[in-house]
Amino acid sequence: MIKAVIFDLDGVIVSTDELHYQAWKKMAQEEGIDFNREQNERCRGVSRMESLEVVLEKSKQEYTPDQKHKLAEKKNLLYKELLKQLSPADILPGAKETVTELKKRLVRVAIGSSSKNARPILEKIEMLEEFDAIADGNDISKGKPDPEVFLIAARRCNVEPENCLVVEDAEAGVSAALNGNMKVLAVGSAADDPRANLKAETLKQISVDELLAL
Ligand code: B16
Ligand code: MG
Repeated sequence: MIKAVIFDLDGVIVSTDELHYQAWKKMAQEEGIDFNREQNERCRGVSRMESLEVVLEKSKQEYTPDQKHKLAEKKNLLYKELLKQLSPADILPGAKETVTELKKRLVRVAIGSSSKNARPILEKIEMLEEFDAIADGNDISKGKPDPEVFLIAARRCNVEPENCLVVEDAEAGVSAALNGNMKVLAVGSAADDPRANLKAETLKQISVDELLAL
């Protein structure tokens, strides 16, 4: 029985991948490194430092850990600047309605995101107050596909992992949910993942009844 639904943030509640792309692209350009959309796609759901490794794979230069942290910081400043333009209009189809309907049915709702910017993003789209629990990149030592972020969200909801459903748009996130012994609805870029219990292009295409029947 599903007692909590844990939503990934980027790609599920709101789409920030274009903003990540623009920020990484600018940082890469300043370093003289090529960065393309296929690489950006591989950054979906993975941590900032792991994403940086994807960006640096075409670099001829070797970077020290300290230089890498500085580059990640530079990208984050560019990204935060771009986040200023986010508004409730950027909420993905069906996301808000699904959260509202789940709450009406007394199902717990949480965020399980790799992003360290999850709270400011939720604030910008005016959804910060909607969730019973938030677990994000600031809470974890192991990124997806490790289930840590979802297990923390489940614990904060007081619900056992087997009674949780995760909604994810990234392959690493689907793995994380399954590794945590949770059910998973795959949406967006992950919508054809054969491992998911349910699949849909967006949350608009799926009813809360279908979610709770899992
Ligand atoms: P930040 P999610 C992830 O969010 C993004 O999909 C991924 O592209 C990003 O690298 C990661 O957050 C870290 O984000 O730099 O803001 O800490 O999909 O797990 O909600
Ligand atoms: Mg995501």
